[in-house]
Amino acid sequence: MTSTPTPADRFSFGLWTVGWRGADPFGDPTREALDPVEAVQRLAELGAYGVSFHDDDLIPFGADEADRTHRIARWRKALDAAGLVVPMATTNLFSHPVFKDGGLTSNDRSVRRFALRKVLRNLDLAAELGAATYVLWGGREGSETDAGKDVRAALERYREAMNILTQYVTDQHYPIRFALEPKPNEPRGDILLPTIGHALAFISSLDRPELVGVNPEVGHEQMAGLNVVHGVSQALWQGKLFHIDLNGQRGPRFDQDLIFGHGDLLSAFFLVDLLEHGGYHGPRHFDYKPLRTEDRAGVWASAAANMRTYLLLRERAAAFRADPEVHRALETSKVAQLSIPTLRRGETYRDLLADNEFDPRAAGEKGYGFVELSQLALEHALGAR
Ligand code: DIG
Ligand code: MN
Ligand code: MN
Repeated sequence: MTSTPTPADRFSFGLWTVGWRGADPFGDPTREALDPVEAVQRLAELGAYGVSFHDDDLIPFGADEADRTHRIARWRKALDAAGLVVPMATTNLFSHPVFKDGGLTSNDRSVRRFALRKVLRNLDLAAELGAATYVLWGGREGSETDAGKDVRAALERYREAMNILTQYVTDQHYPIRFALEPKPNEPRGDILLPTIGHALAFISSLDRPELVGVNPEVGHEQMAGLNVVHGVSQALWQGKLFHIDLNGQRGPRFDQDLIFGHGDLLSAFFLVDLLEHGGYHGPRHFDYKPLRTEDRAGVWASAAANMRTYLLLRERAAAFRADPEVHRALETSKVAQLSIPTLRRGETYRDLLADNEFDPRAAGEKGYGFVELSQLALEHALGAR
């Protein structure tokens, strides 16, 4: 029987997910606005452990100080009453028209300065609420025409902004790390830092790279036609998986933000296997959209579906790893051998060059048995074993 979610599972949701009203480029909202207090109460009832937010999800853009203070106090009270934490915060640098050419990399310097102030201000709130991770998704950082954006200059401004932000949290002694969230396109024609690889390379250019990692979103890598398990594996290998956005996507098309597992289910199975055994201890954060077709009951069903799917896949990944037949198939496929250094301890490339025992024809004739191993994984993912 699949366990029901509890805070120990560390499931968290963005306020903007269950709060999505269903507006899309071709249709009006289908749902009323959701009170952030109700979101906290309902998500806690469903077994979530945390909630994340953009500044504007909680405090309407341009709200005065009194309104801001009231809304924050009211939400904090609800969080405390529900026993939910705030593992992550982020800034909305994409909705207001002022950001139509981006925030941190807008061609307009005054907009860049405004965007930085907006992030700095929300960092104070993030620290106040105990968030350990601050995400930057550069949804508007990009272009529709290569004539309109000097990407080298844009990356220089991105670097300048990140260096200021990491300086700020250091000076303020905030225990906050930053996580860049890649996405290849939408809403901009092309977005800067489009994949995990681009983000990892960019991070290496920063003054304080140790304070900056990535927040991969499943569907964003898949929009680029990439294998998200490979990308997350590299982020883990480089010690840069600071957070993760779980959802579903059905291949390279518009950003579907489906419920986790409702896109490429087999990839979701392997991703859960990696997260559960690969040394990631952060929140299992869902960044998805409840289908526009749903009413409020459907929204809560979608939130529960994310967590239930993750738990089902976690159980099946554990069964896969415990199956003796899988052990034998992994042995045949030499998967564990990849963790053995290619040269023996103390062996030099000269020793290597002197080694001529290898028979390429014989090696080329041997099968790796990946078919059997892959079928075993599929059967475990389907709960058929
Ligand atoms: C969308 O994938 C983005 C924004 O919702 C948010 O800034 C970020 C945080 O997870 N994901
Ligand atoms: Mn998305
Ligand atoms: Mn996201």
